[in-house]
Amino acid sequence: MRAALAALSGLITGASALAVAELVAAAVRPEASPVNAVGGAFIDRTPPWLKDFAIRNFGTNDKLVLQLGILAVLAVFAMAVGVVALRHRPAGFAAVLAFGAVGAVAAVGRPGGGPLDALPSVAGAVLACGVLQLLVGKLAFRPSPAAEEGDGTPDGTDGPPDGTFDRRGFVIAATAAVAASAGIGVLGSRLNGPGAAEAVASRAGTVLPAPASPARPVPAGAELRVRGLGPFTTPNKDFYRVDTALVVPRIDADSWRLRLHGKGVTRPLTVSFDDLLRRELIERDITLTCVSNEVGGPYVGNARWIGVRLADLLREAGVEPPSKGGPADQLVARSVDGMTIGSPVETVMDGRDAMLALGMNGEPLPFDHGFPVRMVVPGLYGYVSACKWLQDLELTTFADYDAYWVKRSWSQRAPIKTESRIDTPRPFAAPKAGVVPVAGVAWAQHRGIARVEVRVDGGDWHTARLAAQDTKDTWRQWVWEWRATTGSHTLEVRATDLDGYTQTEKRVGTVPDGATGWHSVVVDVT
Ligand SMILES: Nc1nc2c(c(=O)[nH]1)N[C@H]1C(S)=C(S)[C@@H](COP(=O)(O)O)O[C@H]1N2
Ligand SMILES: [Mo]
Repeated sequence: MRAALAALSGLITGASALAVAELVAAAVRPEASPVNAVGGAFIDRTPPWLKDFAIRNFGTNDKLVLQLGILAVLAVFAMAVGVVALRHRPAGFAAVLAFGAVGAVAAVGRPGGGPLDALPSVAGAVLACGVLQLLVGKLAFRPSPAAEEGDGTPDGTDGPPDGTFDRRGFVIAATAAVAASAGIGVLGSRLNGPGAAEAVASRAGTVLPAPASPARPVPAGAELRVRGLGPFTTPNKDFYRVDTALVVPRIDADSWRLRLHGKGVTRPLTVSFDDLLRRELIERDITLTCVSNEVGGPYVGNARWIGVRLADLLREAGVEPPSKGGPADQLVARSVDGMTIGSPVETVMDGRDAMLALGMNGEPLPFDHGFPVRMVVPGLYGYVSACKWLQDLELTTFADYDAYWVKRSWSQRAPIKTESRIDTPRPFAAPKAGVVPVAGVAWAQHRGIARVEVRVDGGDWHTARLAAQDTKDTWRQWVWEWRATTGSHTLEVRATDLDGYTQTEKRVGTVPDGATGWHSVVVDVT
């Protein structure tokens, strides 16, 4: 009887650990939940024959079968822990913590994992120790009335038979623990989003086909090796993120659909993620910029995107640009989280590499950056082009519809402005007198950068050396060797694009269509 209740205590302990871990994972990231992490680690290490076997026998349910398998193993283990804890409490705690450690190590080792990913497993294990203590503690024998009278039976293992432990207390504690775990578990999976586990699994299972039209290799000279200057291609983990999502949408790509409809659409389309993967894919280097980027700010990044040409899809649906008589001048993209982003139809069909992106720097889009599908349009700020977690494309007019940010006083149309930024030296740096490389990036997407100039203390402009151009849709690094003399100096930069436009000195803020002005940095040469 006590052994059975101890096993039950173990089960409840395990469930409470998972519930807490799930809740903490909602705050960290779903991949960090122990079941997802252990499952992911398992998938990564599955030999091909087993993977084949699983896919053949379980099909798209193979991930579910794996998760159920992990839970079954956990359940057996948890019951054993309960029984062990009844005999020897510290051994029970040690087993719980060991299992937490397995989850933590698996989570930290996942792609993109960091130390924080250990948190769900650790929190779950620590709390589980408390629950175990509470429940198994109630199963300990109380001194029998006889014992109280002094027959000396020790409070513990070899006391009188069933019936003298705290039954009432056990039932109350167990019920409370089950209720609390259920509540926490439901809250955690709510926060993780419905179907978060499926979404994580569908992303992990996504294989990007080779693009029919690959990007040309980044020229060797596109990246200047100057200390303090970032890489030409921004790694996904460092890529800026700007959105309104409190909880990042986790979409199951297998059930995702995109609808294309509206004014001038003669053949409305609904496509699945697989449909898009099977189409002809293009791969391009494109630099994204946020309209909220202040002069000198960080909201700009360059990535290699893989996707479907948006214009092809629009043409298949019968859409014509306004210049060819089409009735719609605005393409409104809607995301699953209700964001609306409007782009000019003329622009996305003018031959530039506007795309429905499925991949970013060689992997499926990270959840933060729009998995499974987002828009990318070279030359337009993100808020008028780069809808993440896309689910609907509607052809309409600018006269008829204002998208999310336009309702909040931003412009309907916003091509990216020619800009430049000094990345090194940093503001208030104290370089030594002598040759100091001044370096940074400049961008004028879809026009290209022609020249970058630097001046010191309002003196003459000096032409910086430009890195090789990748494409006109990407930023360009630059460097100027400054013969620095001691004292405080102000460095300023300005770029000229291939249309011949030189950045204006006039400082304007980001609202309504992007900041202007020269980036300047004050340094103290010693
Ligand atoms: N669904 C959705 N998509 C969105 C946004 C958003 O808030 N929600 N923000 C946009 C803005 S303002 C920018 S600058 C880019 C940023 O993309 P990133 O976060 O991948 O860098 O996404 C755009 N797409
Ligand atoms: Mo933005």
